[in-house]
Amino acid sequence: ENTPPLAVPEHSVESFTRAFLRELNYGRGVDLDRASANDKYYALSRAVRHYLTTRWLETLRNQYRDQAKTVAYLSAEFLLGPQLENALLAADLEDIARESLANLGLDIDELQAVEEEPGLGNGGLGRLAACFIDSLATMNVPTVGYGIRYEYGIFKQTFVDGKQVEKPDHWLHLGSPWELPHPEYSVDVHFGGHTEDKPDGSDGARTWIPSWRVTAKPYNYMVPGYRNGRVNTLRLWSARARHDFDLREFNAGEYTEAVRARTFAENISKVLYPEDSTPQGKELRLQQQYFFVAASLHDFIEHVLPRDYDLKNLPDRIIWQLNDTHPVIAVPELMRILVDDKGWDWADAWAVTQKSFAYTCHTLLPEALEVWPVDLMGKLLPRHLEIIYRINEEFLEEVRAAFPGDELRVRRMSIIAEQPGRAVRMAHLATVAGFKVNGVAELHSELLKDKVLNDFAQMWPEKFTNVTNGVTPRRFIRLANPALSELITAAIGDGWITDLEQLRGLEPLADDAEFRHAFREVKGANKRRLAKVLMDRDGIELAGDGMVDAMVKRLHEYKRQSLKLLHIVSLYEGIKSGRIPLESVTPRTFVFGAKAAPGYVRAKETIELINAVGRTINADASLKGRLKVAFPPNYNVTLAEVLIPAADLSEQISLAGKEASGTGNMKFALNGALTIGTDDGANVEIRKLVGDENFFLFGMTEPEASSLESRGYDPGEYYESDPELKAALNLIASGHFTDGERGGAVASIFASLTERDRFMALADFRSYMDTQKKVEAAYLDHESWSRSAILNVARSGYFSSDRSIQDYLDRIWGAKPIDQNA
Ligand code: 26M
Repeated sequence: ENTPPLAVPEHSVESFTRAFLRELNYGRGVDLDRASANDKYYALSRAVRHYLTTRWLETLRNQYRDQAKTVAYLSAEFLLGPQLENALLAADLEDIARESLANLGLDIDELQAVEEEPGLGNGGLGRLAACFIDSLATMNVPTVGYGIRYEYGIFKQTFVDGKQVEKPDHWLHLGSPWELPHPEYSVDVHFGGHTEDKPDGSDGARTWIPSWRVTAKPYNYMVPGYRNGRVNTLRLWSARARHDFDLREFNAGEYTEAVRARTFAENISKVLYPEDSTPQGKELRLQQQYFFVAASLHDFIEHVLPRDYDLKNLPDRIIWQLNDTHPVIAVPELMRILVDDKGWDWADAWAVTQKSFAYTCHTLLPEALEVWPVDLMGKLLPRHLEIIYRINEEFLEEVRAAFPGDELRVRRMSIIAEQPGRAVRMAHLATVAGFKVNGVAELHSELLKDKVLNDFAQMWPEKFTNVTNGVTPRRFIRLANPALSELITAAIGDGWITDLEQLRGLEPLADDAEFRHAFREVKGANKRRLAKVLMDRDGIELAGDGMVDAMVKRLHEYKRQSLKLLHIVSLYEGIKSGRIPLESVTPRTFVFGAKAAPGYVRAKETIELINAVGRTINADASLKGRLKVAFPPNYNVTLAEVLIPAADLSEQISLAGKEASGTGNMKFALNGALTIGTDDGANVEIRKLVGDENFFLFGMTEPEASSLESRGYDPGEYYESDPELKAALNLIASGHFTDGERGGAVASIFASLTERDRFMALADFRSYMDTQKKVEAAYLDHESWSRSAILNVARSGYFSSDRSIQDYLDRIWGAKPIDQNA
């Protein structure tokens, strides 16, 4: 209370240089002359951190003093991306740091390149969490993000003979200047064992006698708001063997065994699971989930709340937002704390629990819904399984009361699945316990109510709501696209950075020839920047200054990278067969970025085929300057920030009804790419906002796709009746792109498309091709294309994650931004 606030260091080149040299000398113990690149990167980061630390301490102090309602964002993934650039921006130090380093003969860009981005997420869901904590800080909402400090993030993708080979991502190998360990706030997390009666306990109480435990050690990360004086906290947990690990449990001769056993505990936070659509039901994954959730609940209750806090008021003080089902084990954990540890009656505990959690669903694919075999959960978390059973019993009584005699419905809704084996359905648990359930785009939220969670929506219609995803304009416009940012700011001022609807002010400039010219210059400069990065990074060449056509996202059948491939092969086949005159082909580079889950065979085969087709096309001298296929390996946040600003065309071609939202689609539109896309996810909202004439729509609608599916879809009919489609598929099957090889990936992808084609790529092929022709024609008219591109930017302000967060505040959290200066 009485500590005087530390002064923020002065915003000047001299001050910054002093901070930098001090960190170099005292923090790293080296002279400037002898410092390694990592030393300099480290000292630079630490110097920047000084400027935010005072704000951080202040934020924490105010948080404790005000006890304001706090958002706790529980997420197994935070795909943060590079930290240094964001900290420089938030602290308004970009120019000062650049100048300071230049005075010392150092290039700040070179030092920034030393940073290994924390890839603590798979894709959309993890990146969304990172955008959300940025917006929460910028909007002054008291927030703590809770997650896992994986020692290895998402694997590094390499290609060997065009095939994906995964390499471990040891992002911490040189240390990270951005984290602060707080071992004194470590939390023990228990596992296994059995439960016993608790004769003197409250209603529902039992005693859990666990059989092993690990320590969760927190690492704090700063989450700075954009120049607003708030710095929130992201707390990531690392698993450690207990420090007082008892060697007496072992015979003297087993000392090394005993020490070795520590690694068992420390495995829990070792590696991020790289599946993002088909959970494998692995025990270690459930350990990870309970590990970070138990540590987080304990941390908030025991360390953040004042000691005498009356937990009856918990729902006024905190909202636990569940980022998908991964943290849902928090529900029985809170019940266990209240009933077993605090001695509450079951009903009182359930009343508080039901007001504390809200659940965001990120999928529509049935195979992506997490389910835990009862045996596994009973072995690892016996007490939690009992609690889930009781929650389910009472819930099913409610169902029976609301729908008497409808036992089929009861079975469908049960938290426990009976088939194929007994298992806990985590999405049902989340929906029963959460006071709100939201989808991530309008269409997705409607389909959740009408299909995936229809029974629940019938029972509790008011529980269901939508919050359309968004992306942070700080990282994905201001940092990624400085040239466009300057152009926008020169036109309408810089208010758009925190109020993205202001981009509307650009609309009239779409009709201004001079502005369009300037806009094209920006795009051109961004393409040259991309060309340089791809050349330096991978030796990849672009097709002159032609169209940049980008499809970047995880590799999954429902996203239909194979449909994109069919377009490319069909173009190539058309040129080679003379059907398409070469001169008529718009120069373009097809850029792919996509990681496949290591066990997802068909996704890996698709990568192999894309690389094979790319190799053939890129080696064909007659196509030089016309067509290129660029598939840089290891697409990540760092690459996204270079690629997205350079794109002309954004490919969002999932089968309608399968992509929950998409967020890459938003990033592209905001950076002035036009979308070719299906009526799916947030594409629907993008098209509505930017206007039909500025969006290339194709393919079946969701109802059309569903109806085709139920009528019985036969891809063979499309193959037989469309000669261009047939020619493209046959060319692949002939081994033309694979040195004559017709087996392996070729045969497998050919068969999967022509025999089953689960995501109906062939049904949408014709419409996709025809729409691509319209794209080519439109691109030839530079002026009208630029006009559309500018209108995409001007009308996409809605897709700021600041707007998403405002919707969460209004519709779900009921938390309010804090006025820092009040
Ligand atoms: C689950 C269990 C075990 C291992 C991994 C997982 C898992 C991890 C990530 C499952 C799904 C994961 O991510 C799914 C995802 O990224 N969904 C995407 O979420 C975005 C943000 O809402 C949406 O924009 C995308 O449409 C949606 O596909």
